[in-house]
Amino acid sequence: MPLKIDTEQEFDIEDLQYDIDETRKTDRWNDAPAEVKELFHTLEWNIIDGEHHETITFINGCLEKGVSPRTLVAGPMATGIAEVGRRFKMDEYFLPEVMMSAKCMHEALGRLKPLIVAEKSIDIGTVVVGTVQGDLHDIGKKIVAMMMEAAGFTVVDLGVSVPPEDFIAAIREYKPKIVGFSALLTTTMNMQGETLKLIKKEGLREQVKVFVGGAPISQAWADKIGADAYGADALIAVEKAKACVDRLHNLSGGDPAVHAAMLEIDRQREAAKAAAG
Ligand code: B12
Repeated sequence: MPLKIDTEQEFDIEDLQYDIDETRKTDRWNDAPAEVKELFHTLEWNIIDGEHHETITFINGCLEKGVSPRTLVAGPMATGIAEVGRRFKMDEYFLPEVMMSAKCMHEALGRLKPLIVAEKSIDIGTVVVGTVQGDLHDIGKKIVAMMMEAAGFTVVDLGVSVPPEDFIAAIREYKPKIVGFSALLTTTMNMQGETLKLIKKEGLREQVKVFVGGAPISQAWADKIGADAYGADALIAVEKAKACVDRLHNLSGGDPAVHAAMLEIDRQREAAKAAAG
């Protein structure tokens, strides 16, 4: 006897719409002022959905309401792309979706960059940044570069998949105080170590303080390869970079005292967070 399969199940379209809207709700922005709450929510979902043609409209909407570019980068843009990463990991999203979301991030960063960089008033030194060889991720590195620029650094961004030799050439040409390696893949993080080895071999280690960052990077990894600083995010990276050119400027790259000072910044930050509850 054939199985009876009900293929004619009826949905009430309004109920279905309601369910979809409910699943899209987040209460992340409950603390935000009422006039921007909805905009943050929309921008976050714009990135998750990869609707890049509309990103600038939502960014402009937030700017018109007086939201600072930094708040947008650290707020709805960060949570949007983080959700994309979660979906990718859970096989809910595949590369095409991630690429569309990345496009939203690039559109948004392109609009915000001049506003953030305009905050720069003084020049406090040069920073060379790049994503290591074999790695094409650059959203986080661009944010770090932008925030460094706003803090007063002149940033030379070498782009993505940068071979160690190109970092060496850039150190010789631009004489930066800091060089930063970004890596987002467990398969490319080792290139941070390889690049650092070449810097040592070329006799340049003392000239630069070496910063590392990216999703799989940790303080333990930075310690293992002998980097001076690990930047979990752009704000921490800027705080540490400023300390390097300010009170630690007389110390050479690779000096254990620089490393200890960087850890102290993290310790103080954690203590302040704990005190704030
Ligand atoms: C967007 C994205 C892409 C985009 C990148 C577009 C672009 N132009 O950047 C595209 C679609 C191209 C892509 C491709 C791939 N991706 Co991808 N991608 C992502 C995703 C979803 C988001 C990354 C991102 O932009 N995050 C937002 C930014 C703001 O965060 P961030 O990069 O961490 O940066 C912050 C900090 O880390 C720090 N920081 C970053 N760099 C630096 C540098 C310095 C010096 C300092 C101090 C600090 C610092 O500050 C930043 C700002 O606060 C991540 C998921 C994730 N959880 O990271 C996967 C992810 C990184 N990708 C992954 C994979 C597997 C791939 C592919 C191999 C997929 C494939 N099968 O082809 C390819 C690799 C291509 C290559 N050769 O590089 C995996 C990596 C897994 C692993 N363990 O290695 C992840 C983790 C997704 C996952 N969960 O599986 N990807």
